[in-house]
Amino acid sequence: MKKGFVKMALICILCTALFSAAALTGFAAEDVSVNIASMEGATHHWSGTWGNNVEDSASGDPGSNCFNGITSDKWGSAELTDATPQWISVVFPSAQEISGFKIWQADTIYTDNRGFTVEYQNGTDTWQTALTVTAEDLGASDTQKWTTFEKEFETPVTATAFRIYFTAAQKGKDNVYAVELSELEVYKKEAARVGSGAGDTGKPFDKSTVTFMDLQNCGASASSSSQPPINAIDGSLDTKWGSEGNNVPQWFQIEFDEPVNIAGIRLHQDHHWSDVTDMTVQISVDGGALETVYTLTDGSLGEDYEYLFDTVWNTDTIRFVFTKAGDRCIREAGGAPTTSIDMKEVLLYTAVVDAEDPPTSSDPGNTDDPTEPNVPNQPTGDSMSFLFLICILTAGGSALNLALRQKRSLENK
Ligand SMILES: [Ca+2]
Ligand SMILES: [Ca+2]
Repeated sequence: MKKGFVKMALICILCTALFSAAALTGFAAEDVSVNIASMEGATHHWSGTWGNNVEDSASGDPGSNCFNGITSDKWGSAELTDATPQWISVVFPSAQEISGFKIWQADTIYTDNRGFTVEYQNGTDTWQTALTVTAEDLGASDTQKWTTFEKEFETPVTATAFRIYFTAAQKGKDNVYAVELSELEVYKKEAARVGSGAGDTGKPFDKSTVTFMDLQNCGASASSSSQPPINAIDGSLDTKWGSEGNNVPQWFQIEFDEPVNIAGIRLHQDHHWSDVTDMTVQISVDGGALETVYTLTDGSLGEDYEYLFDTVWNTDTIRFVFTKAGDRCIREAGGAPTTSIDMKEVLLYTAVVDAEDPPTSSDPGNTDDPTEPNVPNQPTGDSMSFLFLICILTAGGSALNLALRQKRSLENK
């Protein structure tokens, strides 16, 4: 009876230690914010454009410009009056758990917004208020215009539609009559997509989840430059990376701090001067050899070129090698032929991998492919916690042995 009690008590201590250590190892996956404003099946709507107070008007600067990953263009609303408040919305194909949003105000003299309401619908035509944003929240005043505003809701909002709503009272200075935005992103939390730098995951992705990647903190480099590489990832079509001279090959590269899942590419070439006909896209995993993931032969990048990979590539470096240029660029009559390789903007897509078991660890030594041997790991937070767990189990086991031995020797006396 007494022996059984000692055994049970020790088992309880061991179990407690086991659970605490499991918590320390952080088995739970970390969530990330994913922009779902352009998820498959989503539609975009807006109250009007300047001079056209007609819903979804394509004239002027349409609201669709708020969903293209470019911050140098804009939606320019119709005139803000008491009778004609202006708004921009996203309608989702099904109810979504919205965790937050981010908006960019256009850098023009036609907008000086001082607040707005964030509204949503959930299966009915009724708009409900999720948030009221004031001039103070935006840091907006007569001397300070806001450029971006990002908010994560305390509790996610379940919505079939989401909109930003502006009234005449929120238009700012007297000589401003409209509201102009350059981008709107709507976020949902999903399990972290960052894998382990495995290169080709071999896994297809959910096409409905394809979204632009945030390249704001990435590095950019190139084989040569008459205009800096960083210009090609600044979100503006007014700036570009340009190679020096018209010789090929030239390359342009984007580097991330940690591996990311890349599902596709989009290039905005400055087709006025540049006419790439042949290109390869290469991936380098953890500083290793470059591997070709896409080849364009005798094609044209035109002004806007998009390609989605078959499977997701998990890596920290992607390189575009421009191997041949043609002479079909749009230039003035009699102008010189292609003079350089020029990219106004290089965008990358990410997506949710189709996998039964999404990656739950960011351990850099793991590989997604079970046929590949794991690379030996440096101790990380996770593995140190695991060692701690082993120590506790060993110590607990010894204590159990000792207790039982003492009990036995007492019984033998
Ligand atoms: Ca835009
Ligand atoms: Ca640019």
